[in-house]
Order: sequence, then C-alpha cells, then structure tokens
Amino acid sequence: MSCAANSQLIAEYRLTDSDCALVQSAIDAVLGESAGVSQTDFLRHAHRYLPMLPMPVLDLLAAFRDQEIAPAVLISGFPVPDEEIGATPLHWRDGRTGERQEIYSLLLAASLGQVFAWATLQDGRLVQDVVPIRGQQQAQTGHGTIELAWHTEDGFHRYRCDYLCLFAMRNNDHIPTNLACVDHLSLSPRVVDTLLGERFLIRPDTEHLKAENALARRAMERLQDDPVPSAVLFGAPERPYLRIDPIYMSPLPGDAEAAESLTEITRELESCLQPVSLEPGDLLVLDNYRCVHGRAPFTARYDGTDRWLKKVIVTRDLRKSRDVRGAVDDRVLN
Ligand SMILES: O=C(O)CCC(=O)C(=O)O
Ligand SMILES: [Fe+2]
Repeated sequence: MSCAANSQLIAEYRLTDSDCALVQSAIDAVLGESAGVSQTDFLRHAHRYLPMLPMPVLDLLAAFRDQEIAPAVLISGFPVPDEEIGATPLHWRDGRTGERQEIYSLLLAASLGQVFAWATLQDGRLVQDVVPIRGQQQAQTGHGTIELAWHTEDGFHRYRCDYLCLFAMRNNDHIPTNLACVDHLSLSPRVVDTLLGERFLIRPDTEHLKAENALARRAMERLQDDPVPSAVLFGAPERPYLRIDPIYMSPLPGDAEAAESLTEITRELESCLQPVSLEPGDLLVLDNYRCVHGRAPFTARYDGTDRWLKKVIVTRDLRKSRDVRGAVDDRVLN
C-alpha cells in the first residue's frame, strides 16, 4: 500500500450554538422573503443571505475552494429533528421534506460557486434525494444497495461538477461513503504520463440514460454511442486533478499502455479508500477534481428508516455550459 497515510483527507468544522443560530436566521430570512418561489429563484438572490452565514464556515469553504487546503470538507452540527423530517422517502418522486436542510445545503453550496442540475437526473431538481429505491437494489447509482463503486461524479461529462455536497438526513446504520484523493497516490512517471493523455473513454451511467426527458436522454445517448476521449489526470502534472469512473470506462481500443495505467491507478485509489459515515446534520463537500467517492453496500428496509442524503452539485463557472442550457440563467443541463 502506497497511500500517503498522514495527508489530511477531510477538513472538519462543527457548528457552534451561535453558528447554528446565525444559520437558522439566514434560513428564516430565505423562507420569509422567498416564500413560494422556486429554488432556482431563491438562488438568484443567494448573495443576500450568504453574508448572514457564520464566518468560520465561509472562511473554511473559501480556503477549500481557492487554496485547495483539503480534498474534502465536513461541516457538522446542523439540526435534523427526526420527527420533523418524517420518514425516508421510498422514491425521490415522493413528497419533499427537509426544506430547512435543503436551504442550508444550497446556501453553503452557493458560497462555492453556482448550483446546477441535470435534466436527466430527478427531473432536473437542484437538490436530489439519495435514497434506496425498491427494485433498484442492483443499480450502480445512489438508489441501489450493492456497493456503489467509487467514481468522479458525472466523470463522463465535460461539464461535470467542481464540487459535490452530501448532506445526511438519516443514516441509522452508519453506512459509509468511501473517499480517496489523487494527492495520496504513488504512481511512476511513466504511468502518470500515460494517464495525462486523452486515451480513455468514459460512458454515462445508467441513471442518465433512463431519464424520461427524451431530449436530454438523447444527448446522453450520443455520449454513450460516441464518447469523447479524455485524460485521467490533468492540470499540473506534479499535482494533477483526476477524472475517473472505472465501471463505465475503457482505454482507447488497442491501447495496452493506457489499459495498464488505468489498472494501476485504480489499484492505488482502491488502497487509499477511506470510509466516512455521515451522521444526521453532516454536510460533506467533495472536490470532484481531487477525490473519488463511492458507498458501501447495505440492506435496505424500505420502511421509512433507511439511509437518506440530500445531494447538491456546484460548478465554478456555469457559463461554460451555455451550449447545453436553454437560457442564460437556466441551471439545468441537457
Ligand atoms: O451515498 C453516498 O454516500 C454517495 C452517493 C453518490 O455517490 C452519488 O449519489 O453520487
Ligand atoms: Fe456520486
């Protein structure tokens, strides 16, 4: 095992009582002023509410974004009253609860960049419910219960997120999210050099391909039929970023060196994987250029007590995806 054991994977902060009071009044302000408006409309005014958030949280997220002080941040301590949030939904389409937790996640996410969504995932919702769905046990998605293989979020797409936020509503069985960071790998210069080449194909995951929105689904089908070659490592060669999703990935046909290097980095990441069990009130923010994440297998009960996360994705530059968005201020990518 060659993982750099001492490197910090997660920078942590726990909200104090006075932090919580500030956050709750920011949420009250959102609910008061933006009553009845969509989350898209509320986000247009996020700048009004961000200054109301606790400074240590904003400082930590700014240092995470601008100085890359850690590949992940865990902010804990936001209240999740079990009786208020109700049962874990049996399907993401079921009635939404957890409005305060959603606003909290959206505000912190908005401090990092611009929140967006995919038309092919959960009807383009900005906050997604990650819950097990009966009948989908074998799915390689957030709705399955088999091991969710580690991956770069939406690694197949050029407009994948910079950051991924996972907020825990419920996790009674302490089922871990698994994380590994690219900084902690030891790869030979030859392997790094190969991984820096656009010699790999990543295809969309099954969830994007089964969307009901036909227009958006066709765009994903095109990427399925004709993926654009991408590099596994990019950015500064001595401290590279990462784009990888082995389950949906292959080297270019006939490229044996690319195949070997992919096997090598996959093995390295595997050996660096660390479990993090998110507890209610935890918000885990992942740098999608620096870490991969997955989830351990579990057994679902489908009785309202299953594991339940809320997920938000963030880009540093929404404008770059204008070609797949209907309007300038549209946050949903097709
Ligand atoms: O459930 C988790 O911990 C991770 C889920 C995940 O990777 C996702 O929804 O993209
Ligand atoms: Fe994921």
